[in-house]
Parts: sequence; C-alpha cells; structure tokens
Amino acid sequence: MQTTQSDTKCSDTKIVSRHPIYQQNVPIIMGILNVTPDSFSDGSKFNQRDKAIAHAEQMLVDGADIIDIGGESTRPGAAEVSVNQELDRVIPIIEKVKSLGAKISIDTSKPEVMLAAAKAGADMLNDVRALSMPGALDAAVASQLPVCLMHMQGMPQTMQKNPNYSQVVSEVLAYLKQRVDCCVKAGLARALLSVDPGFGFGKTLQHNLQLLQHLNQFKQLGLPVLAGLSRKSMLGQITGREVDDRLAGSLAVALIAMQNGAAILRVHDVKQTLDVKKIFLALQSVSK
Ligand code: 7PJ
Repeated sequence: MQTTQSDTKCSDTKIVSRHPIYQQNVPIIMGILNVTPDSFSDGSKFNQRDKAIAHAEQMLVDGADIIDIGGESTRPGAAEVSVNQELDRVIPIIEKVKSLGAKISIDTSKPEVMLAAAKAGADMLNDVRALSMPGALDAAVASQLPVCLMHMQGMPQTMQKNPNYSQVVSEVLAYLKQRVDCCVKAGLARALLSVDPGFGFGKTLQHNLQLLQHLNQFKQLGLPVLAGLSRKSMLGQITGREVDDRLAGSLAVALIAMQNGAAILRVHDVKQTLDVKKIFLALQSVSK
C-alpha cells in the first residue's frame, strides 16, 4: 500500500497521518461508487459492472481523490447481503478500478470482504459499523490499511425508527473516541484512523444539523474527519427535494462541512464538489 505522510495538527494532539490521500488543510474528495443492484437496476451483471467502471472513470476525470466502493446497501430497510454476494459485487470492481490507477476505499463491515478487498488492492477500509462486527477489528489489523470509523445508532433496518440522544455531539464523539482507543489497543496505529459522525445513521434531522454545526469538535480526536452528506434524506427534509434533485443541497452542506474542518468529503457529484472545494480554498488563502 502506498501512503503519503503529512502532519495532522490539532488542538492538543499531533500525529502523522498515514491516510492514503490525506492532506493538511486541503479537503479531499471521495467519490461514491455503489455496486448494489438497486443502484444500477437495469441490465445484466456484465452491464452493471461496465456501468460501474465507467462511472468510476468519470469520477476520476472529474477529480475524485479516492473511490469508495460499496456492495452492501445500508439504507433503512435494505435487504441483508451475504458475504459471497458482496464479494462477487465488489472484488471485480476493485481490481478494475485499481487498474485505472485510482485510490480505493472499500465500504464494508464484513471481515471477509475487508481481507479480500485488501488483497485486491484497496487502499482504505470504510466501515459504517466502526469495526464492531465479529472479526472486523482483527481483519483491519491484519490488513494494516487506513480505516474510517463511523458512528451509527442501532442497525440499518431500524436505525431511523426512534433515534435518541441526550447530547448528540458529545455522545457520538465519546463513541468514536472509544472505538479509536479500541483500534489502537488491537494494533492499528492512530495514524491509520479517521472518524465520521455518520450523518443519517440513527439520527433525526435535528441531530444531523447539530453534528454538522459542531463538526469541528470532532477534530479534537486529532484525526481526519470524514463527512458523508451527499444526497442524504436530511437534505430532502429541508428542501422537499427527491434524491436525484439534491445537488444544490449537497453542495451547500459540503461547503459547510469543509468550513467546519472536514478532511474528506464523501460525495456523488465529484465535479461540482471540486468547484466548491476550489472556492473554499481560494477563500482560505486570503483569510490567513
Ligand atoms: C456513509 C458511508 C457515510 C461513511 C454510506 C449513503 C449511505 N460511509 N456509507 N460515511 N454513508 N464513512 O451514501 O447515503 O456517511 S451509505
């Protein structure tokens, strides 16, 4: 695995990040590549794969720094996917996208998929369950890949039924801190880790807004913060728009996330998010 090293400075911690693409003060763009059948609904398996590859190529042309490949839908109510199904969906895509010269992140919670993805060339693990599934922590340690640890309350099938916190920001922060400590104890260097509050994963609109408003608090962990807000239902709740019509909302929250310290933006619309990033950086250069 190739890594670029750069200093990560935070209020009280200084670490050297081994994140594959992390850059201090420059947010990076992670392009989303869903390879669940519902995201490419028409056509044969070959056709689906072809479409996925073409989409990855386009995101790279548009300026994605890393492609996040996911074969398990974590939408509320989505059907569970077996290990073999998930492997069958993601491994050929990882191999092909890797051959295009891209950095790859694998969005999975399954240890078997983590190990196979690492072998196929993945540069990073992205786990919405923060390595909590049996065997996931061991698989991550064995891979020695950078990992994004995300917070989720409950399980995808039921998480939006009744999300409940007394203080959402401090509770999510405490959870991530505990997962980070657990990873370090198990043998994953701090420098390999990034954290994510998990927008929309067991959160009401109010919870999501509080997390976004206070995103900079997550920097106190001294790790890169990932924000996944693109096209999410919170944007539909605010704007009244359907999922395919949330570009403006997605760009608005991408800018706010950058201003509040996000180091990695997980997005569908790479080209447009890159423009937002350029505007953010231009403004940053005069404010110093
Ligand atoms: C996220 C994710 C997110 C991280 C998904 C969707 C649902 N991984 N995977 N953060 N969301 N790290 O894109 O709407 O927010 S799947």
